[in-house]
Amino acid sequence: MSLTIREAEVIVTSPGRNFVTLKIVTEDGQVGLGDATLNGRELAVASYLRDHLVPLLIGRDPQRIEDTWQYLYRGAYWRRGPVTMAAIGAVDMALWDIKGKAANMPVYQLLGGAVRDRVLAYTHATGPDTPALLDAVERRVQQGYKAVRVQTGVPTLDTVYGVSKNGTAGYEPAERGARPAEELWDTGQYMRHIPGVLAAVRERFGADLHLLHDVHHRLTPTQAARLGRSLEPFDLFWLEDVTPAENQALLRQVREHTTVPLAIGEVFNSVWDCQQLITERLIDYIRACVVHAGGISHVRRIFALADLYQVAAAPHGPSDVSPVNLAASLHVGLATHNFAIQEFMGYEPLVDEVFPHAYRYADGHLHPGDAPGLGVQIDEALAAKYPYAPAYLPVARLRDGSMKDW
Ligand code: GCO
Ligand code: MG
Repeated sequence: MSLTIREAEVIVTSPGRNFVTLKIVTEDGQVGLGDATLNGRELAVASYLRDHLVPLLIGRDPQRIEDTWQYLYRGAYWRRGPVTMAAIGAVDMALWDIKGKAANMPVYQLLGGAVRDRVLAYTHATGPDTPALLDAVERRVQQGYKAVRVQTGVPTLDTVYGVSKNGTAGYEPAERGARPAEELWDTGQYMRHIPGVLAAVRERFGADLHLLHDVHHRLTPTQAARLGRSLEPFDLFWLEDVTPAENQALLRQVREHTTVPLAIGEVFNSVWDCQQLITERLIDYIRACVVHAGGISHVRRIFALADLYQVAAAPHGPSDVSPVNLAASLHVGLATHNFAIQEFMGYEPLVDEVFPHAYRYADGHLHPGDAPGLGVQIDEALAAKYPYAPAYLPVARLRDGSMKDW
């Protein structure tokens, strides 16, 4: 392999939703791809890469993944944060992709080889009301899923984040437009409604189906403790993001009052965001996302710390990060002992066309495939047909008009 990076390019494309991809090319023409997508703040990461990191990469040795990571992280003065860490994450992923291609091995082999045959996946089912949700779960079960995240509408609220408006399995899309849509949120209504919904799902599908539920950071620790306790009879696989978790110590209160398994961390960017959650075992699953937490090199550190405390890895993998990120997550998953489950929503067919990939789904599980590197390409001609379009997740307000946490 040539010992220098010849060029690096940032590709922004919007085949239905925005994706930012870093493409690194070596002197001998080896190509590596990294996902750099940060939903709703895509262009900030594109600029960070184009304006600040790409000039530093030209001429560097692509084999020195760890040194490049340390150079970009320690050398920046301004550390952490989603924009910085997504940009570093994209570089890291692309360099692992190149290393795999140069070695003619899938990345999971470079990480120590497979510790499992396939990676358990969970998918999403949503419905505006309980009957529609039960139908949506049924469709997912028919597709072979063993684990399903269930989200539903709440009485008196017109829309609820995470619930598709038309009742299909579709994702909670960021809406195109210059400003986010606004929704109403009512914690009391939600907390009174959701136990009955989970009871109905459990009753209909029996004990074996893994059920997950995402609270999207909307509760106080006291509310979270109460909700967790009220959901205990339904044997959840996990309850996700009960509080904003910026104050990690507050999770102690939740833990003292409920044994519902807790998953947190999709918005975290580094091991420092979850150090206390892990070392005090205030969570059961760490959700750090490969791209947003500094790439393969850094999530491996987070997951290794988690392993010491019997906290399992369960990375974020929504359809608003690209198939390049999903592939990276699956390589880590196949090679990491304390990896429990991978979120997998699937992509619209057009996204799969823009990013042809070697990973595959079968019978509720995923496998990264055996193509060298990460096993994902980008069809640049097709990508160029779909230019960036501003799109934002909705924001929520309470009945008095004040903003509600994401
Ligand atoms: C999940 C997440 C997503 C995020 C989204 C933000 O668990 O999949 O909560 O739905 O909200 O990825 O961009
Ligand atoms: Mg989530």
